Amino acid sequence: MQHGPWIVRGLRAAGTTAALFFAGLSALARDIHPAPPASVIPNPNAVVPGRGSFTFDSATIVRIPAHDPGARSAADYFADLMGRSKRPTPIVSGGAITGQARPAITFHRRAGLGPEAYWLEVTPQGIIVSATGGAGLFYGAVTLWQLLTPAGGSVAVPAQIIRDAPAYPWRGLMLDSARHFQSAAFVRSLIDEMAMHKMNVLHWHLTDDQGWRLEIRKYPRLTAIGAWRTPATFSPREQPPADSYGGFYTQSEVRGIVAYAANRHVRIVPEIDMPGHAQAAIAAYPELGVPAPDRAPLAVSAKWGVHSHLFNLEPATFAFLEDVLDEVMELFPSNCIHIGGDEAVKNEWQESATVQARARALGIKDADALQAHFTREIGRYLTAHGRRLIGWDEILRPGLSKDAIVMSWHGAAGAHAAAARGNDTILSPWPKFYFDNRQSSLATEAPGRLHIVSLEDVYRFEPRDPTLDQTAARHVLGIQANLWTEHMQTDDRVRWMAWPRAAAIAELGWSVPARRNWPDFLRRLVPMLGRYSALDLAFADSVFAVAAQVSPGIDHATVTLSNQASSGEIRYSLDGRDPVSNSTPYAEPLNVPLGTEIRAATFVQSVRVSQVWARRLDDSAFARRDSHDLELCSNGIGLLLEPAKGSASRGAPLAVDIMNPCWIYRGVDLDRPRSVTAAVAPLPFNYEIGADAAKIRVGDARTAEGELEIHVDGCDTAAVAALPLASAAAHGEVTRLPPVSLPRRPGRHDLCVRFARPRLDPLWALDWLEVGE
Ligand code: TNX
Repeated sequence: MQHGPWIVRGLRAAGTTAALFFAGLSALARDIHPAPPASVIPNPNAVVPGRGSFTFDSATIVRIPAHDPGARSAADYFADLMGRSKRPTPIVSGGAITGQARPAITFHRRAGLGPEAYWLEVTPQGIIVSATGGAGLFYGAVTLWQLLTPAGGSVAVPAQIIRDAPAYPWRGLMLDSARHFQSAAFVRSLIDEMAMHKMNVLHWHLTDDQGWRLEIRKYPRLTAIGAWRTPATFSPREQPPADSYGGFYTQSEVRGIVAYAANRHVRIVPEIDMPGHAQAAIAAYPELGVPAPDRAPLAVSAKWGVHSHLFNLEPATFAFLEDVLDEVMELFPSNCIHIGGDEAVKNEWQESATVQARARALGIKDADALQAHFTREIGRYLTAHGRRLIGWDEILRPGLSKDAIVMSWHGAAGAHAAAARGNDTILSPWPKFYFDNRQSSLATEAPGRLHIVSLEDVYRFEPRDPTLDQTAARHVLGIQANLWTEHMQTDDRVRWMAWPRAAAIAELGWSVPARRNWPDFLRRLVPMLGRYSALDLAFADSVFAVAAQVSPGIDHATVTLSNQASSGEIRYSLDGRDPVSNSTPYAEPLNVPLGTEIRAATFVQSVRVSQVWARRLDDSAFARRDSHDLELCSNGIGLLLEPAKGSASRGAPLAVDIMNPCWIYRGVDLDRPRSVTAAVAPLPFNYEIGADAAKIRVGDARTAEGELEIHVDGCDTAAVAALPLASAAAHGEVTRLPPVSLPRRPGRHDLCVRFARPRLDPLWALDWLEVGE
């Protein structure tokens, strides 16, 4: 079993699965349930209301033309989705359509629509889904499923005509299966979830420094060696554990996944990253790397960050890459193949006599031009085999073939430059489309990067670039969000990071600007979350989750509640039970007697759309602040990291700047005697950050394992306390340090809490700090 993303804080496990939020839903509908105003995501591009409604119930059948496998597959998907959404599964019947009295949904072909376009007509007599292409019929089926869910019982769908087609042909998600490996079953489920949002490209990041995940028959060591590593959560200072971490997809699994995706009109674009992010391949076949006689042979990396090992430029290496691409092209019918190209730091190439000799022989002057040569060679091979090259925007160099597709991650600028130059391009800008960033500041978020990219941030991105002329604008194929998985160790955490943010991506890619509107998207999101729940899809509730600010008084505390979207109704209880749909609505800051346990959650109408937040208002709750409540001293590389659990652990990931593990606790009254208790955790320092490592302050420790230092009024003052870390280092998990008294001073002061350490590893993090009497 995977650990779910539901990191429950406070007193008790509140709603532990998403499904609980909507537990009351099916009971809501007794007889005929009027469908709410159209709540389809992505929003259809034209909807014309009609008169009356069509009632769908368990007697409704689905008719398809005989001998039309495309229509059969769309109708079957609709029926299957209905069943999985815990609704009646209609019977799909092919062939003659005459003389049937039962109310029906009909799928049929209609000439003249675009490849992904569909019409959906609802009249009191029935529903007709029509399209020219199989993809159109499929998307009609998806819209129909959304019109009929998540309500239970019979549903009256208002008469209407939907004429719909996507704004962009590329509506993508990238899954990084190299940093952490996901099961083939998970990959299928992600594809299925994409299809439910009319997303159509899975960019599959299959190779990187930390793992090679695709079986290649000709080079078995790529997976025998390259798919396995020391777990990256493991500290480099200790003996590696006996079990290595990893996995790979066999060719037969890949064929199954590709077919599964094709059935859902999702294309899989595989990525084989080169010339950088190549350490796993070089570990398997050292001759592919830049020769370095004095260096120990490379292992598959167990660190994150930008690594320095590149493929060399020998003919044998190109022959290897072409062999690999042969098998890749055999497995993946996609007309374009991704070759990465990102973050190839060139030091090795610059310093190697062999590489320099090759560069001279080729008449190439600088290292960037060498990468352009690399891209050109591989591009030529792909073109000769009828495929197009696609790469990250680092491939955008003079001489890049006009046929190559540029995936822009350096903001939107790379996409703009590519389109203006006549290359097709895809927008995938950091940070908004980087789903390794967390979604809110709440401690319920899953590990990842500390930068916040909320659902609204994603939704408000505008892919349309008004400064591009029409010809250039046509080169923008679409958009894509990326699930980089350094910090996503489990399938459910990948889902948490993906949904519902990817629903916003789906709408940006499908709906024209006039059909996009944030408050309306939020309204349509609520039934979408209901569908997720019915399907047992673990999504993030960050947009509706309750955030609380608690300020203590003499015998009362003031509690201010809010949620990120400022939407829905927050309801609370003070009797220790979970709030329900008729609990007291929160209107203004509450004055609550100390000792009370408060619980709150967001409701939209009668549906709970967040987890339950709970807190007992007592002295220790006020005195203790965790790494989320504290301020970080700096903003270098902020991460949310999971410690090895110890008895003092809150169970939530820790907020830390790995460039400077240091936190501020504001406003401590030092007039009174004060004692400070801290819970700390050693974390592996497993980051490749190149020259930046020299900027990290280490070597200032007084004892062998270092100390937790407490400073008053700024971090550069002399420490007022220094707590040795030896026992916590021996534990290796979250450990409570012995309390220490602070010297008295008049007035309120800020505490700066930082780690003095002898070396980079371990990186220390603060779980919580308590300032008591
Ligand atoms: C940059 S974006 C990368 C990835 C990392 C990611 C982490 C890009 C093409 N490369 O290798 O996983 O940042 O956010």
